[in-house]
Amino acid sequence: MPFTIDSARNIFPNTLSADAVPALTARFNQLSTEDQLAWIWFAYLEMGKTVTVAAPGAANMQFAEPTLDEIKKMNFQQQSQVMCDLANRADTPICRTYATWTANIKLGFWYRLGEWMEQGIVAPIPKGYKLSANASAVLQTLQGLDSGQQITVLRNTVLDMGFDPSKMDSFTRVNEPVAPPTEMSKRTEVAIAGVTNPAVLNYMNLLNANDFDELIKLFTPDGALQPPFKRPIVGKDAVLRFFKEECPNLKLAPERGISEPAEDGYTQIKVTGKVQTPWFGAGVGMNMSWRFLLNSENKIFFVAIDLLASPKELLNLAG
Ligand code: ECH
Ligand code: GLY
Ligand code: GLY
Ligand code: GLY
Repeated sequence: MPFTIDSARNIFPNTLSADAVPALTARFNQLSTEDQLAWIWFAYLEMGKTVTVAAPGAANMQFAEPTLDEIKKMNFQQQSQVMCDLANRADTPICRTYATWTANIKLGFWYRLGEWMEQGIVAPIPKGYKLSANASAVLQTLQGLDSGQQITVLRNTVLDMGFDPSKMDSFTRVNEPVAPPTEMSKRTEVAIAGVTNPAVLNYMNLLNANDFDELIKLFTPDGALQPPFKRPIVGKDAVLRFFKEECPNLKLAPERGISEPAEDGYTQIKVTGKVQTPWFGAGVGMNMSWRFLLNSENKIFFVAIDLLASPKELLNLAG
């Protein structure tokens, strides 16, 4: 039977992804709104002791600027209300605007609000705020995770906020200007122990060069990409949009892999290694795997990207 996206998702089933992330997110979602905001505040402060968050790029910020200006002019009570509305996914104009933003705009928006909270420009988490026993327990669990898992949880809390876009009938996505690809002379090339497949090597090199128009050519028209903890994104148009919106300036450092023949002339390849996000740079190395399924013409039909449960998983290449 030929592969489907659904069957492709099961290649290399022994891959152990970081289940602690969705488990923790589910517990976080049970907390009260006040506790959620204070929890993020404490988690963010705690993380700031060991890693540095990079300031958002100006390109990301321009879309958030009008909303930030609006919030700046409000009194503390109104500002607190806006933050609670976002956490509650309420139906308000600001929550609807937030829903149209890309992941990096949402993160940049909160980065700025965090600065303003520190400077007393935006309503702070009340001095001496005491987390509920539950919230404290969830925070303790977070602190036991590796830093790659911690920043993934934090990112997810931010992305889950705002009005639910699927409930909006007219929906204009923000079109971020796309960063130009790295010039040829400045590009780097990865080496992956055990893998020489040119599509896989090109995938890594083109993603590292922000060359998304060339990168997408490696895929079949109905090809799919499954980000960590997400459903697959299907079809070249949707995958290309995802690359342009969410993948600039990532740093992929694959280390090793294995290549095996699969049914119908397909090839399955698993690669493990590290990934850096521009938000944390070399400060946080995420342990990741890529599971590729390539057709007989060596086009990518499917690739799943997983955040691994532990560094030990970097050595697990068993099919
Ligand atoms: C304050 C209190 C009130 C509430 C809030 C606050 C602010 C919180 C802030 C949080 C900032 C968090 C940040 C997190 C960033 C995380 C980034 C991650 C990136 C992971 C990327 C990966 C990419 C993998 C991929 C690969 C591919 O091959 C294909 C594409 C792709 C404190 C005010 C809210 C400011 C900045 C985890 C893994 C490798 C799938 C993308
Ligand atoms: N500072 C990271 C970004 O804007 O993507
Ligand atoms: N955590 C990476 C993504 O979902 O895009
Ligand atoms: N800056 C890359 C990401 O957050 O997905």
